[in-house]
Amino acid sequence: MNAPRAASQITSPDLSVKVVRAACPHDCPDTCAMLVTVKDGVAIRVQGDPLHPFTDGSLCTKVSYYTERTYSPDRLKHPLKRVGPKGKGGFERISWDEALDTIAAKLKAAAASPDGPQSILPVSYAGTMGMLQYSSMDRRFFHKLGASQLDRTLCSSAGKAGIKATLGGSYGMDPERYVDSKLIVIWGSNPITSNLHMWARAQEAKRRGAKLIAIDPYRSLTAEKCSQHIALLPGTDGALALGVMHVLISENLVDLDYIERYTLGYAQMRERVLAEYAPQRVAQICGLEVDEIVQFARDYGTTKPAAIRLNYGMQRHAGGGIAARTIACLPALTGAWRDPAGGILLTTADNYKFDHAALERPDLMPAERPRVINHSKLGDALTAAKPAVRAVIVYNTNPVAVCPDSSKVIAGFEREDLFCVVMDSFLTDTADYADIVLPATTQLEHFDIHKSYGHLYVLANNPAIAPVGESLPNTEVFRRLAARMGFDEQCFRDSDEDIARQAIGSGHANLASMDWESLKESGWKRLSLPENFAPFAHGNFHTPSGKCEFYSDSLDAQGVDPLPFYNPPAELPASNPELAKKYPLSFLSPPVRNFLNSSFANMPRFRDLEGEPGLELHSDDAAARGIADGDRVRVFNDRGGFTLRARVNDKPRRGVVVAPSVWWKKFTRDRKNANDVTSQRTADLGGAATFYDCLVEVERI
Ligand SMILES: Nc1nc2c(c(=O)[nH]1)N[C@H]1C(S)=C(S)[C@@H](COP(=O)(O)OP(=O)(O)OC[C@H]3O[C@@H](n4cnc5c(=O)[nH]c(N)nc54)[C@H](O)[C@@H]3O)O[C@H]1N2
Ligand SMILES: Nc1nc2c(c(=O)[nH]1)N[C@H]1C(S)=C(S)[C@@H](COP(=O)(O)OP(=O)(O)OC[C@H]3O[C@@H](n4cnc5c(=O)[nH]c(N)nc54)[C@H](O)[C@@H]3O)O[C@H]1N2
Ligand SMILES: [Mo]
Repeated sequence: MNAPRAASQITSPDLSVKVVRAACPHDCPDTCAMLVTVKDGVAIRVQGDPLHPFTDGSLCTKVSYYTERTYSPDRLKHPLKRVGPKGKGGFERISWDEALDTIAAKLKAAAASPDGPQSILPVSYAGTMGMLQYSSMDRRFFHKLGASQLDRTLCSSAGKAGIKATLGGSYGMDPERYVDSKLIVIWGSNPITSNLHMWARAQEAKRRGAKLIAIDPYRSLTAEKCSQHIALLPGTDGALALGVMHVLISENLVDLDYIERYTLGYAQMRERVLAEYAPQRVAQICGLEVDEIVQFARDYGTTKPAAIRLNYGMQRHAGGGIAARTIACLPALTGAWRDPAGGILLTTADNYKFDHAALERPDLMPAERPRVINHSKLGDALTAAKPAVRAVIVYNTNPVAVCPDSSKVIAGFEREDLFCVVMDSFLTDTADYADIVLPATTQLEHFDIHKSYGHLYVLANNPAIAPVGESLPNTEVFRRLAARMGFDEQCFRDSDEDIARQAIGSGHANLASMDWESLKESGWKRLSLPENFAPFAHGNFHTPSGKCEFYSDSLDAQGVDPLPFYNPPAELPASNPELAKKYPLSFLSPPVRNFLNSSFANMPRFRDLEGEPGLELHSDDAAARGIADGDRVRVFNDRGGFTLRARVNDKPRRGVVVAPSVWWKKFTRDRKNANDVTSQRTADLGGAATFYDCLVEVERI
């Protein structure tokens, strides 16, 4: 179904013009299908594919200007080596041979040192989400080398682990079905910014009579446009879900038939919820009115079909994993899963049954597995790991800007005895600390194959143009490094297209009839799943029991309470009154609309659109500190501080301040950003970062 007709390169009557099928590589649930118009070898236009059902012909502002990114005068075009002190950004041009020979020699020396190859650490994340450039030749390379492993926990691992405990994996409703929902709860998510094409579907549902409810401590662009906004205290979502359960159970709004057939542990959960989570108590925890909770529960229990769009904002807290798990119990209680337009979605990622073993070749790792370093604790790892990290290769990420507790991260990158390579298309905040910088191609210049975490299509990315300058794809850099290291397995000679074929060659039914040759022609194809996909209408959960697990043996085995419970944030005033005496305000730093994490934040067009770093405050909190709209303020805690411009707008609830992010440090006044105050503390599940679990004070300067 929905097969696009056009070929990967559509020739137009003007023979110098072609249209190339591509995929947006950025870390966003929408993973848009793109059409790139190329004239005389130059990309002149990037558009959304009008035939792709989820993209529906439109791209976000950032990506519609993609040619400006690709042809930016700031693009890195040649390898560089550092001249002058780390962090100052002084570099001179070198050849690829010199760059790769230097890197190979340094890696060989580190591997041969007493600490061995574990003194080498890859630092990569999701600058591109294509399977080739995100996790293929690079993983093979580091596995064979025996380097330390990186646990990539910066974004989603708490929620993923929570959902896995309840539903069995990263599965949920088909986002194309939101159009038919009658209630959509947008929970810890700001889709107008972060999931635009989901928002388009929510708008369509609204036109068809649906009610939209936003749950967010902050009146985001999305919350502003919903029918109702429930502004709870940060990190208290699990408690809210338990309060909703209390009402559903005590008012008989549960689907006992569904519960009996398809769930595990209802009796125990019911007992706990009725004993401990009456709406009165929950109202106190969440900072809400009792009526707000009761009415929300009644709406949720009586409107059919009811959908929840859970997203990652709510899980960036110490209790985020259990909160996601608890919320994921709701649709099984009411039987919302029976309808394709009911249920919950955090991520669709596990529907893609790509062959990860073939892509990444974990079998190449030494039998004694190298240690694992948590990405969210990179600052500690670079300053205090034993044995020390002596060499880092950074690609697809900008840790100096995006990792929590920046001053530690910077202290690590400043170490004179740390050999640091950064591969990127731009001279990022992190690249300033590199010994060697390698220029990376952008999505218009390389092959890739994509999954999505917000829809159910596989996409191919065809290169539209030749690499800009001397830039190379990540895969090619690791291929060349592997040859220099003397790695002689065939897998180090696979071409990018070979790897793409291996990725979709798992033989799983969801990839039936999918092959690389036709995928790169068509650009995209839906997984082999029914059009009216209702994944858990008849149970079939992916848990060990095959049921929705209100009671989870797998959590029990990890020493975690097997039943849902409220796991409070670490830095909410109620959790830590002592700390709150010094730092009484909860600090959130969610994404701005015109940056993508720190990507695009270097481009003048998007920086101009965002103005300057701002801190949004409630007028009561501003008045208590003598702060007026437009004042320059400093946000600080024991970890650090940074300055921004106050915007007194009552969008955050009282006690919460919001600094839309993530700015490059080098483009701010004091070369600091939100991560100067965030902590390296990890969440209850998945070792995840807790960016939004952060107390601060604010002063006028
Ligand atoms: N334009 C744009 N799009 C993006 C990104 C971007 O940087 N820019 N980033 C991409 C990436 S990597 C990701 S992970 C997603 C993230 O996108 P989302 O999953 O939507 O998550 P966030 O943007 O982190 O936060 C969304 C909302 O959660 C709220 N929030 C914070 N704490 C809590 C809480 O405790 N409870 C509740 N209920 N709400 C809370 C914030 O105020 C914010 O409005 O977006 C992707 N899309
Ligand atoms: N305070 C605060 N901090 C946050 C967040 C927040 O909301 N608030 N969000 C967190 C979240 S959800 C996430 S996902 C992380 C994201 O953090 P990162 O994954 O580091 O994402 P970006 O900041 O976009 O940096 C990606 C870099 O990869 C580069 N890149 C893109 N494609 C390629 C390629 O093909 N090859 C190479 N070599 N490089 C490439 C880009 O140019 C860019 O510099 O940040 C986290 N940090
Ligand atoms: Mo993310």
